[in-house]
Amino acid sequence: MKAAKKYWKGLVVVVAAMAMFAWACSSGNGTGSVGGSADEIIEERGLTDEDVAAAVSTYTPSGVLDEYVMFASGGHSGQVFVIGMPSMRLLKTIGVFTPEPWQGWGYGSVAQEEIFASGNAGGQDLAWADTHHPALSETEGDYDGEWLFINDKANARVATIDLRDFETKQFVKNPIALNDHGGTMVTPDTEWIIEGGQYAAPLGWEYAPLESYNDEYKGMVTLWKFDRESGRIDENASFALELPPYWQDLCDAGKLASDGWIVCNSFNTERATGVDPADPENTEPIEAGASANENDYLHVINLEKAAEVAANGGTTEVNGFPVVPLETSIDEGLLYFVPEPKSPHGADVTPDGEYIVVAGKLDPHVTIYSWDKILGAIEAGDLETDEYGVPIIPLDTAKEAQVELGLGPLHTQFDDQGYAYTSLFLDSAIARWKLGDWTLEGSIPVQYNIGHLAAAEGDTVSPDGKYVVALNKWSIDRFFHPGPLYPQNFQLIDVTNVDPDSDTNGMQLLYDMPIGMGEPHYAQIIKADKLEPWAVYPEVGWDPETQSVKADAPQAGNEGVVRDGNNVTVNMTAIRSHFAPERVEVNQGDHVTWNITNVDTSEDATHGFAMPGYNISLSLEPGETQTVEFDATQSGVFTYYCSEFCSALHLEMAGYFLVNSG
Ligand code: RUQ
Ligand code: CUA
Repeated sequence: MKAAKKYWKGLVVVVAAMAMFAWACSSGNGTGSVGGSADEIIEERGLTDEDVAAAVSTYTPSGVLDEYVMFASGGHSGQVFVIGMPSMRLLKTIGVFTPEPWQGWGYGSVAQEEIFASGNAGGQDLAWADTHHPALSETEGDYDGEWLFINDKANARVATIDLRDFETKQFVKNPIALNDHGGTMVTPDTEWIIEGGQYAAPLGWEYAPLESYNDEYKGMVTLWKFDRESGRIDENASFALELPPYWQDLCDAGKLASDGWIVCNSFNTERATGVDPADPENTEPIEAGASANENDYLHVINLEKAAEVAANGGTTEVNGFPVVPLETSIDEGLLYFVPEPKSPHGADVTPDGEYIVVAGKLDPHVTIYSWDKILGAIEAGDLETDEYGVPIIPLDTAKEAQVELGLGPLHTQFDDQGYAYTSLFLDSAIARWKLGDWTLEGSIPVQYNIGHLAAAEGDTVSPDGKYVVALNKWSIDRFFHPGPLYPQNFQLIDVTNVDPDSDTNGMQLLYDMPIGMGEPHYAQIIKADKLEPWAVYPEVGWDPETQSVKADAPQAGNEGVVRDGNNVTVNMTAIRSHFAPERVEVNQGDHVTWNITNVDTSEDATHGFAMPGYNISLSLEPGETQTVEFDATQSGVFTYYCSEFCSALHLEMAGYFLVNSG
């Protein structure tokens, strides 16, 4: 890790120098009046030919729709960002693990409260998440535009989002682990959603002292079974594999040639656990301890066989969840290791499923493993094992090639011309290299310190090419900085052209998009015409939780208030521009069930329902019904109102909720 730190410091100096240079060059440009002919504007703003080409490549005239849609993790926001490409316009933030007031996500809806409750852990109401890897559902290895999954690294949760209404439908909390990382990735027909672990700990959140790390701490990978019919992860058909206490990292599902298998890279096979204050000899921080060895282990897992073993009872229970013990995995031939050089990151299966690309954060190469060779080695047997008894396939046996790309390689995606693209964190660049030839073709600088990259459908069996987005962690001199917390930077790159004579091999930077809402980790980019979201809900009284009409949803004509003892039920409709009823009176202490349907059926005619003092905010999209329940603990006069500017008389869309203290 020392080497990395040095580079890092050097980089900061270089970056600072570049910043000053950029500032000196750009002062005087980019301001002043514009207007007049295109030529005059170009002249006035001092734009180069490249600038102009970039501008016209992304400029999307009013009313023209984007060709691609990017789903980016929202990082700390716990949400998902939906971004149109190439315009890079933010279209929506999908409320996932964090309440989202505009969508009324988590502000009173009974159905949503149940979803939030299902994601709680340790007796805590979890109100944030660290979303990392969105995964679009696939059919035969290609995005089908139906579902989206995303993991919460902080709390080991996975969410299911329905792309008919772009709303979250489900959380599953991992019963055996508190945090995760290698999720979510889907198998080619979305039968399984992968959630790999990260920091080893005793399974089931038990206590064990760090002295017993080697025996009692475990790694894990969880396989969630997705049921397309119900649109939910079936927790009862899911299972996990116990793994050695190495820090499993990024996973990927095999496809075509490697269908039925999954791979996960790992680090800290050294099992460093940090500086021990009680032991003056142990002064090694985790970053150094975990980077000591030349190799860690790529985990190669026979998912098809593991699912059989789990289905046939080859599991033990941890916290009520079936886990295949490590010995079983070894006996049944479910798990193999292959060494991977120097603090690896990323494990990306090529579009044909023939190869696995693993980057070494502290190695300038990517290592390409041949699926054929791995299977051959498994077939041949006679393998040495690690200290837990897991068979190790020698690196040289499994290796197809290594390509030297630059410093700090992380993640790899693919295009339609046989190129692979790898992010280089320390070099702040994206390298383009040729599959099969295993040759570096060129690199394009990015600003700065890229983590993931996303290519259009770039992790499927048929990548589109055209665009790659760099998900940069640092933005230093790229934007006005709003205080010391800087935005992240998404950079859109055109990868259509191949030009060996150009500095960047023909790749061109088109656009910088600041993201000031969390650290997006990964994104997936789908052709927009594969998505078929509803414009309005199919019928009035639609319950987004069940995606069907709710039998007792209020409808025009049956509105009213019903009292049964201390229970008051309000049946309300919303239509431009009034609520019915407009007066509701209850007694302090009554339990109130408030059903409300937006009976408007025109596109975009959303009403909001805001109830001050009771923390209630709903978004009622055309046709939608919702139910809130609360105790009228606070007496007074509460004016509920519509919080979406829905018509000229939107301000008049209000009513009185009177809580009588008697
Ligand atoms: S990781 S920057 Cu959370 Cu996906 Cu590699
Ligand atoms: Cu409905 Cu404003």
